[in-house]
Amino acid sequence: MNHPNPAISLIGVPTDVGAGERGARLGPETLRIAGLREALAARGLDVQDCGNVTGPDNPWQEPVDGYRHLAEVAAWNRAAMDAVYAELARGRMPIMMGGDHCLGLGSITAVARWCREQGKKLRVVWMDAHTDFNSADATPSGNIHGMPVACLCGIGPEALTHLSGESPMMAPSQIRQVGIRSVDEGEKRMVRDHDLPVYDMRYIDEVGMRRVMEEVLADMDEDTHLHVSFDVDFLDPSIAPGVPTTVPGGPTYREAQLAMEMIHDCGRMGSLDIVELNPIFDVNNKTALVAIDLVESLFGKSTLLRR
Ligand code: B3U
Ligand code: MN
Ligand code: MN
Repeated sequence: MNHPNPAISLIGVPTDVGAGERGARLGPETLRIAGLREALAARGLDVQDCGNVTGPDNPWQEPVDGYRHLAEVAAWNRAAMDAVYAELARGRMPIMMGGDHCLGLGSITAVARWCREQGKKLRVVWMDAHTDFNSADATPSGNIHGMPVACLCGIGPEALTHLSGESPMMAPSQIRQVGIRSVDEGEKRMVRDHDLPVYDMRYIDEVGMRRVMEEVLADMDEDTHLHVSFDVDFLDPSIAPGVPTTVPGGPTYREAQLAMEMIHDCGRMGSLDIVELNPIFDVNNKTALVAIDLVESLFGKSTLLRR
């Protein structure tokens, strides 16, 4: 899309079937109450709230053959995929309000299909404490929110890898992961074997967020569609406690702001996920408020006019 003033469609996907704790199903409503639509509209953007897509209840069962709630995860992701694709086809920028991060599969499957049809190059920036690159063998939990990146790359059960009929939807080389600080043992091997580009917290500590984001956003041109998948647990838990799987040592408020501002400045963002927000773990909705503050920066909010 690469338009300075995109028309935005908010899509709620209220489920936690992919997570190990319940509550991410409240994410879309939490973002609404915290004022996501109003914050973007105040920036002069055309924002439409498309409401929520629907899917099966969370059956809250143990994993079967390494996957928890596989059928339900597939159903919710098909619904997310269809809703995201429909908004892209209307020429609008989808913002998927999760829901847990298993939904990155449906959202990015739609975006990848759209890019193929439009002859665009896809780049995904995955902002997360976790690589979400697990398989049935590597997962310690069976929770599918730890697997969407692998599924997008064609690794996983057919019900997930072939959501749109095609597979793989993308190559590891099209992804840039930022903020990583929790990777399971078997998952580490997978990350290495598939050369997944990971900018972990150690690298951020060593070279600083500015250089990290310069590298993450390099090599894009006007034919690139940038999808940002923002798992709120990317942030340090001191500023964002409202997620089920906090991991200490994440980006600070300032580092996160800089990352978002640099994504805005690159001018390529065409779609966004906001996932894993779980108000059950939050304090006075502060995590939703900080997430919205950061999303405003993704859409150009800055202290002073820079250009
Ligand atoms: N890697 C762990 C934990 C996890 C992944 N993503 C989240 N948590 N949010 C797992 O269960 O796969
Ligand atoms: Mn995640
Ligand atoms: Mn995470």
